[in-house]
Amino acid sequence: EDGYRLWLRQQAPVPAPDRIAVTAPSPKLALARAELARALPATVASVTLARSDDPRVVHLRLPTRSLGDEGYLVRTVTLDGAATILVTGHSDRAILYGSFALLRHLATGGAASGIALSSTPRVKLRVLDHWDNLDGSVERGYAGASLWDWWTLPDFRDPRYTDYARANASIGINGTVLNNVNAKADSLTAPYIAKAATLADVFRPWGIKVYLSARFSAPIELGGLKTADPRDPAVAAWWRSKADEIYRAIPDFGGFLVKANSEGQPGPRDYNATHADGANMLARAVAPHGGVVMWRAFVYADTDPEDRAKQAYTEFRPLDGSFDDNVLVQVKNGPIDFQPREPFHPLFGAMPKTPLMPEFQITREYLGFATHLAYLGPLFTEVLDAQTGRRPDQTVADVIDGRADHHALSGMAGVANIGRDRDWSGSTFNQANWYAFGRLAWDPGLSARDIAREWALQTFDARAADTVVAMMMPSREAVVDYTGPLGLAHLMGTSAHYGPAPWVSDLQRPEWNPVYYHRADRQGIGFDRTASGSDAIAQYAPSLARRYADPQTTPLDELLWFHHLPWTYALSTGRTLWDEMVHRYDAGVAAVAVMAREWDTLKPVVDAERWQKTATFLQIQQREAQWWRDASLAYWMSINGLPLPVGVTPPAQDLAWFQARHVPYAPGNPG
Ligand code: BDP
Repeated sequence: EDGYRLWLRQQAPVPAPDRIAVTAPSPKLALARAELARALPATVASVTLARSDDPRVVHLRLPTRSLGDEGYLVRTVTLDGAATILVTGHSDRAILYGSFALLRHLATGGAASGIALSSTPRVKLRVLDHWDNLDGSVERGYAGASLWDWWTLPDFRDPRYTDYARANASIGINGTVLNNVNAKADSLTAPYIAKAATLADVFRPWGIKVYLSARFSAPIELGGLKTADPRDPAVAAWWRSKADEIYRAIPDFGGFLVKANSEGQPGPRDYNATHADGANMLARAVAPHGGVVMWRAFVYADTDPEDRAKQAYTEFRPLDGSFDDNVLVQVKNGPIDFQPREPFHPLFGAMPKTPLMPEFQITREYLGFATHLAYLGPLFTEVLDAQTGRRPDQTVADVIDGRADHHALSGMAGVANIGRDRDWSGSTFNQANWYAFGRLAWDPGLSARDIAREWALQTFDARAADTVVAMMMPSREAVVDYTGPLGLAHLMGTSAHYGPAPWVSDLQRPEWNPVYYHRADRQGIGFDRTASGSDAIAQYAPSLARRYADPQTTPLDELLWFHHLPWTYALSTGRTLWDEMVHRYDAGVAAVAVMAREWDTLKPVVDAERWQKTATFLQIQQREAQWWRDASLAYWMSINGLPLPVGVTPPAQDLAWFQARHVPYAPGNPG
């Protein structure tokens, strides 16, 4: 029991394909049928898979009109005089999703009689971004090597490719970007297109499209052109013919993802063209084939050192309205970079003419890699549920589903946490983050707790579910507390992004240094983003900007993100800022101890292999939470000269000891 089966562990006592009727057979419905045969409990006597245009379904006059391409309806009905559970929708893909929904319903305690389920995805493109390199390594990947064995592709079809597609289909993911945003041009050469085409063939029956990250300078590197200027007709022609070539191999190719003019990547700014010029040029290459371009807004330039948090908005907001219809702008959930907590990105709600696709990081680059237990459901929903203040009651989820602005396109991206480890994600609990991303991409209005419960019931014995959910729900907050409470961010070890290093100040670019973010000195700590500082708050809607202008009305969890305050500043909790920080570091460490105790109680109901790995990982997390807490406190005290509150345990070592500690060879580091 090594976790390979993910949340798809249900097994029928006797597989019974004859209980499942398919009215008009097709490859996708064959998959749906096999899924049901494999997992349907004995309590279900009959299931019928039929398209909504099947005359017998039409006859039932079910509410199928608003299901769209992918929505499903699952109902107990009477067909030809007999009761059956009908799974229907306007496409075979919808029926596949409906079949998985039925199994989920049954596996999470739903009754087998009187079933009435219906759901239509709110977001069209539900995409995993793999930061997988052609050499088999994964940037920021903590679950082993890349799943894609580029070396043996296109000949060898590893059965895991199918299992991967199946797992994704079960939660509604319908797209995958195969290669790292820090892209090599080679991925666009004929041999690599053929390899991608094989993966596309494997994924297609599961409703999953393949996309590629495109290196903007490929026309120079592969095409021998002198420039990659998007306004140069020869450049545009090169991309058009490249797109034609890809579509000949992959007729349903999804399109390109582009990281441009960010962290050394080439882009249109190299030629004084705008991001819109670059995106539109590529968009026109794929448009004749129905493809899209997902253009990332993750940019920051060393030319604008004032506040990294402001740069994407400064660069992209003026471009609203200038992108072609098949461009989505992909915006990280927060304004900096996947920190354990960031306020939502101010672009959400501020570019109504452009489909904005949030980018979440499922792999936990800044939250303890795969080893620490941190359920990201609450991080995702905190952003999705945030009020933008741009329109009455508008949440980030409302922005991204695109309905209010009548966008034809909508999307959500998650940087995958998947590798070749047997358990796919490096730990059992990490599977929940993949699961939660998929479920929220389908419906960004779901609750993190409900998703946790669903996942727990499918992943473990039902007797474990309550405790598992109790462990998961506060787990991300624990990481926030022991790594950077009260809105602090970017305090981690540089390059590896592991462990504490708030003291680092000597890296080449100012915004690579933790001291740039916390700005601690003898008097106080925090980044002043109000009008007296960088004025980043002005990028939010006026109502929010007003709220963030005053530390009294700024949520405590975001306090030091927006304000530089005296260590002695009195908080609503009744503690000074310094005492509250210490309190939270301790709370984070204590929360890990609680999780470990809760996990201990599950030993009798969890299989030995999965139980032991998690137990060991919790020990690692305990040790490292303490490391974060001790190192951080030692450093803050060296700056503020303040004593610890009475009764608080001093750090186990002095600051120099922590500063001397290195983490060489951490996984996931870019080469
Ligand atoms: C940062 C990672 C870096 C990525 C970059 C990105 O440290 O490896 O390339 O984001 O999103 O979080 O492009």
